[in-house]
Amino acid sequence: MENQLEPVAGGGLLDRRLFLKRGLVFSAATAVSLQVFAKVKPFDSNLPAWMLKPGEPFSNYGEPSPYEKSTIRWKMENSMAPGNGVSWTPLHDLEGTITPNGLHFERHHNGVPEIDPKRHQLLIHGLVEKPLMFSVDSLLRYPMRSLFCFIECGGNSNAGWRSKPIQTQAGYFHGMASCSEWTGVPLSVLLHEARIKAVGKWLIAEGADAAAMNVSIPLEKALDDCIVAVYQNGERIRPENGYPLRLLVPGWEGVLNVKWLRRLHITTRPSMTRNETSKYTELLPSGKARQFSFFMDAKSLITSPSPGYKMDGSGLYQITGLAWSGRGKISKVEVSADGGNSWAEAQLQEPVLSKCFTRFRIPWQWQGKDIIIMSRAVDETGYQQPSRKMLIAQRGKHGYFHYNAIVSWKVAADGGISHVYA
Ligand SMILES: Nc1nc2c(c(=O)[nH]1)N[C@H]1C(S)=C(S)[C@@H](COP(=O)(O)O)O[C@H]1N2
Ligand SMILES: [Mo]
Repeated sequence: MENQLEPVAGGGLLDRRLFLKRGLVFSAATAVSLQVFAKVKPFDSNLPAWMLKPGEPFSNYGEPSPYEKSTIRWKMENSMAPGNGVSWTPLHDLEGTITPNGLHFERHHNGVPEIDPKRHQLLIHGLVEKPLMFSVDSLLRYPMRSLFCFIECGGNSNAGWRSKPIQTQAGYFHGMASCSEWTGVPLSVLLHEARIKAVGKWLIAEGADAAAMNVSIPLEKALDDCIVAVYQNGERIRPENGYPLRLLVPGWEGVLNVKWLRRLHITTRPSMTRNETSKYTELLPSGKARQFSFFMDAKSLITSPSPGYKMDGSGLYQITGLAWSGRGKISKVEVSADGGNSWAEAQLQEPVLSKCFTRFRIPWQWQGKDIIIMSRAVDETGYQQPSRKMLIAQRGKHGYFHYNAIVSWKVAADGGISHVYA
C-alpha cells in the first residue's frame, strides 16, 4: 500500500490509479488527503438562510448559479471590421469534455445573422444529376446521426508562435476549441440523393451570413463523416454556432464547419476562396507553402492547475486537462512535473472517442517548490504532440495556424502559475 504513494515520476506525480481505488484514498493516502480536508471550517450548526424559507420558483430556461458569473466567454472584437472577432471558451473553468452551449467559442467573420428557419433553405447544385433544395423542416424528417466531436479554429493557440509566452488564462490562449454532441443528417445521404456526377471532386460550402463565408472541401471527406447539424447538445444549434444549420467536418479546421449553411456547390476543383488562399496558407522554411492543411493534429494542455489559479500550499492536487486529435482517438497522455525530465501516464476518462475532447487526470503531491508542469498527447495513428522547438524547426518561426506544441506552466513557490517556454 505504502508503495502506491511513491511518486511515479519526478516532481511528485503519483500513480494514476490513486483516485480510483477508494481503499487507497482512505487508508494509505490519508496522510496526503488530510492536508486538503484540514483546511475546511468546522461544521456550522446555524442553518443557512436558504434552508429557512422555500426557494426560488421554476424557470423556463435555466441559468448557471449567480456564484458562477465569472465563467464566461472572453470576447475580442475587431473594431475595424464590424462583426469580425472571436470569443474563447473558458477551458480553465470547465471539467468533463462537453462545452455548455452558451460557452462554445465563437468565430464570426461578419456577425451572427438572425435567421428565420421558415425562410432558410439549403441548396445542393453544380455537378449533380438532380439539384436539390431543402427547407429546414424537410431536413428534420431525414434519419439523423449524433456524434461527439470538437471544433477547433485553425488559428487556435496561435499566441504560441510569439517570441515571449503570453500571460493569460488557458482558455484565452487555447479556447478557440470546444466540444459538443452534434446531431444532424449525414451529408452523404443528401449528396447521394442529388447524384453527384463522376467529375465532381470538391464541394464549396457557403453560409448565409453577410460575409457569405465559403470554403472548399474534398468530396471524399464530405461523403465520409460530415453531417448537416441541426442540434447541439440536444437543443437546436445556437445562433452563434450556426442556427438553423451548420456543416460539421469532424477533426478538420474550424473554418470548414460552415455555419448558417445555405449552399453546397459540387465542382471539379477547389475554388480558392479567401479562407484557403490569403488565410490558412503558410510559407514553410523550405520556401514551399502549406495549403489545405485540413487535419487538426493531436494536442493537449493542462487546464488545472493553470494560470490564474493560486496553489493553496503544498500537498495533494489533481492535474487535469484536455487532449484531442483530428485524426482519431487519443491513445495516451503523459504528464511531467519536473520540466520534462520524467513523465507519467495520466488516466484517460472513458469514453475515449474519436475526434473528441478526452479528459486526462493524474494525482500530484506538490512539494511547494518552483516546478514546471506539462502534458503531451499521442493519438491512435502514433503521432506525438511536438515540443515547441520541434514545431518551429518544422514550420518556421512565422507560423500563424495549427500551433499544437506542448504547453508548459510554471508553478512558483508562492503558488502563482505562469506560462513559460520550456
Ligand atoms: N458562415 C460562416 N461560417 C463559419 C464562420 C463564419 O464567419 N461564417 N467562421 C468559421 C470559423 S473560422 C470557425 S473557427 C468556426 C467557428 O465556429 P463557432 O463559432 O461555432 O465556434 O466556424 C466557421 N464557420
Ligand atoms: Mo477559424
